[in-house]
This record gives sequence, C-alpha cells and structure tokens, in this order.
Amino acid sequence: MAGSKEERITRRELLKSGAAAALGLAGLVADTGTASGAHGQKERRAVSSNNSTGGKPNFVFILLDDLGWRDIGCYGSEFYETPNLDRLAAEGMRFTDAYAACPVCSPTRASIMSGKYPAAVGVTDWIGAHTKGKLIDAPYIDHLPLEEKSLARALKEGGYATWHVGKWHLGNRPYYPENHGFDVNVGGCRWGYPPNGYFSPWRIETLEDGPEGEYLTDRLTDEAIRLIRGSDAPFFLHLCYYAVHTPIQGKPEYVERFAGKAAEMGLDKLDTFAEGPFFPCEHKKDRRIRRRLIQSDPAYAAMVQSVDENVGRLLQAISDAGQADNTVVVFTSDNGGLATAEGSPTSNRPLSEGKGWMYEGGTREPLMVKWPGVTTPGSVCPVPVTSPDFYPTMLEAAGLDPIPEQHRDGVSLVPLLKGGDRLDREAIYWHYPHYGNQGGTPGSSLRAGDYKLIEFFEDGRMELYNLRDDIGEERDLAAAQPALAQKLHKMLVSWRTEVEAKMPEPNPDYVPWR
Ligand SMILES: [Ca+2]
Repeated sequence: MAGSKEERITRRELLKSGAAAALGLAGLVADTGTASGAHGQKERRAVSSNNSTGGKPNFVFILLDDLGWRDIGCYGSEFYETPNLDRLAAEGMRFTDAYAACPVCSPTRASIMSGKYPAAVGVTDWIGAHTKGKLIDAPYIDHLPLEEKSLARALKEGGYATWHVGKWHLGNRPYYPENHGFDVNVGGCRWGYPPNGYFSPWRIETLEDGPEGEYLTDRLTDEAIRLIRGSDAPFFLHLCYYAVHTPIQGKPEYVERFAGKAAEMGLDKLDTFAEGPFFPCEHKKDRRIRRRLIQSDPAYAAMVQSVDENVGRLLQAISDAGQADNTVVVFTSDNGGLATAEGSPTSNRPLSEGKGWMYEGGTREPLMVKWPGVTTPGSVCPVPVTSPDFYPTMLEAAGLDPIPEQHRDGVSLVPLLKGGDRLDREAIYWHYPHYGNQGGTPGSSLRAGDYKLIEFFEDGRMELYNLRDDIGEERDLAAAQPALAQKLHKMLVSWRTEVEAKMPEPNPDYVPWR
C-alpha cells in the first residue's frame, strides 16, 4: 500500500515539475525558496530507502498556545531570542503563510485532532466562552465529540505509541486525551491555562505538582523526554505547551535580562500601546481595546526564551536517543499573538490585530517542519496551509492509508515538504461566529490565492485584501474590485452551507454603547 501511494506521488510530482518547466516557472520556484527538480529527485530516493527499512518515522508535534507569527527570530522578532527554533527552521522547512483554523484555541486544537474545520466539528469557540454584543454568539459544542476519529487514534491503530503532554482544552473528563486515542496523558485537562500560574504548585489535575517553584514549561519537557527515553519507536508525541498563554510569567532571571535588553534597545522610550475604541462585547463594554505597538514585554520574552530552551533540550534528547534521523518535528501555534487585550503582551506587526480577530494577526502562525531526508534544510514555503492539514500529512508520512471521510478539510502537505510549490485547493476558510475577549467581532473569511475576503456579521460588511501586496490589511479593495469580492463571498457562503456553519442571531436587548 505504501509502495503504490509513493508511486502515485512520484508520478504526480514528475508531472508537476514537467509542467512547471513547460510554463517557465523554474525561476519563480527558486525565488520562493521551495525546492524542486534535482532536489525533489534526491528527496524521493531518501524517502524510498527510509521506507524500505520498514521504519515508520516518529512524530514530535509541538503546539504553542497563543504564540504569534512574529514571536520567533527567524520570523522577524528582534527582541525575543529563539536560537533553537531558528536552528529548527535552518534544518527544515519554514512556512510563511501557515494558518490556524481559528483565531482562538479550542477550535484550532479540534481541527488538528479531527482534520476538519472547526465549523464542521461544531467547536467554534474556546470552551467555556459565552458572550454577546450587538449579536448573540452562535451555539457551539463544548468538547471534541468521541465520534471524531482523532489523529491520535488513527496513529495508534497504525502501530504508534501516542502521548499527549500539556494543554488539551477540548472538553471535560469524558473527552480527555486518553478517551481520544492517547496512551498517555500528562497535564491535559479542561483548563485552557495553568489555573495557579506557571510556577509549581500548578494545580493541574492530570499533572503531579513539582517542587515549589518548578517552571511548567521545563516540567512538561522533562515529561516528554522521559517518554522518549523509555520507548521503542515509532511514537507520536503531542507536546502542547501551556506557554505563552496568560498569566504572563517568566523566570525572574530571564525577565530581568530582557528588561535590560529593552532599555538597551531604547524600547522603553517608545510608545508601547495605542488605546482603541470600547470593546464590542457586553462583558467588557466599559473597557477599551489596547493595541501593543512593539514587542518589548520582558516577561513575555522570558516565556518565549523558556519555550526555545526547552525545544532545544527536547531535540537534543531525541538525538541522544538515536532517533533524530527518524523523527518528523512540527512546530506551530494555535492562534495569533495576544496583542489587543488582557495586558496585550506581544505585537504581531506588520500583521493586523491578533488573537481573537479575523485579521492575519489572529490566525497566521509560525510553522516549521523538519523531516530528515525529505525537507530541504533552510527551505521556505509560501503556499497557504491550515491546521486541518496536519492529519492527512502525518498519515501519509507514516505510510498509513488516508481516512478521507474523517480529515475531509485537510490536504496532505507531503508534496510541499518534498519540495513542491502548490497544493490542489481553491481556498482556506474560517468561521468565528463569536466575540471572544480581544475585541474582534463575529465573522467568516476565506483566503484564495493572494486574496482574503472577510465578512463581518454585525453589519454584513465585507473587506477584501491582497495579502501579497498588503500583508498588514490596510487597503480594503472591496469597493474597487466588487466582482472579485462577490465571487469570493459566494464561495464563502457556499462553504458555510456545506459545513452547516452556525450563525449568530441579533441581540434583541442590545443597547449601543460604542
Ligand atoms: Ca490559544
């Protein structure tokens, strides 16, 4: 089965590279940094020899909470320090246009586990949220249904040891990781953040408290390393750090160092925040949106540093276990950086807004994948991809049969990881019929090629952007290009119908305050 799948890919890729040559696209492909041609040939041989040993690769899937697109050095941060993550990018493939399927966390996590868009699963808001404003939030399911065959279950049936370490936030106990195909659950529970902060005692019911003051990011990594050391491959490690979600708490020595760095860089002399309008959601109507303009928070930088250090430690442990050449490492985040509320600890600029918003700051994510022998070291992929894609990608990388009825919204990224420059997909969709906590309003959006259309449900307004020319979404083209806006809106509406997306209703008790 694996053999025939491989042949199919090979034929498709050969056709594709032939077509690219015929169209004179070689220069374009080289410019975007994706590999093709000779590279592709070499990679395919590497995959073949890997498969002929009968070995399945391990998967280390590292999911951050609220880490923003520009929170990493190789994505442009000048204040935070991430040498280990930068090295991961240098050794693997970095995606510039990778997305979370939702601007808040539970829905994106559900999309990774199900291979479906959040609207198709029914988990469209972070579990525990109930808000209203001019509209009343659409109803949503408060757990990942057991009818969904999770990625973990599929890999377990395919012979993998499956471990969840860290944040889960996909429902109460009946829906915990151990009921969704994970052999091991360390730290996964109903909480979306450490209820007692990052220093032990954490009071997380599925994680024994450490010594007084032990730092949570360190401990989760220790637990992951222990699992790796005690295992025979293949394994799937789903390592979901609670960082860098609120409360923003870094190790004091790091916070102090970054406070000094901020002063050295003169960041303490610049305007840090801009006050915006009053929140559109009722529970925050007395407060104003507060946008962070620059990355300069020492405590947030300290949290990022701890993540980076721990990723370094984890990768070293994989190498020490002799598994480095047989382990696919994926690093990404569940939604955009927190930039407009709750302390606004980071800035996603040049992207607009952040967590909780339909703009790019809400959903564009760092994504790096290192698949030894397959991804070209230091390659950069500009093709838009989204979080439901991980499910079919990992099945294909494992040589397992696809389950199209399950991961129906995901597209395997294996062709891109092998150096291809396109996916067979018309558009990527979002549906967030909620207000959330950060100032965004309910809406849907899609990205097709370079264009992105957003529909805002409060007033039916549509905004159209060309992200290639305008990454900051500053020039709305809806009025200038009405035909395109209409065409994309039609696609959006038809997609909503297909996934039976729930819509918010007007709030009859709404009294305007903005
Ligand atoms: Ca999150």
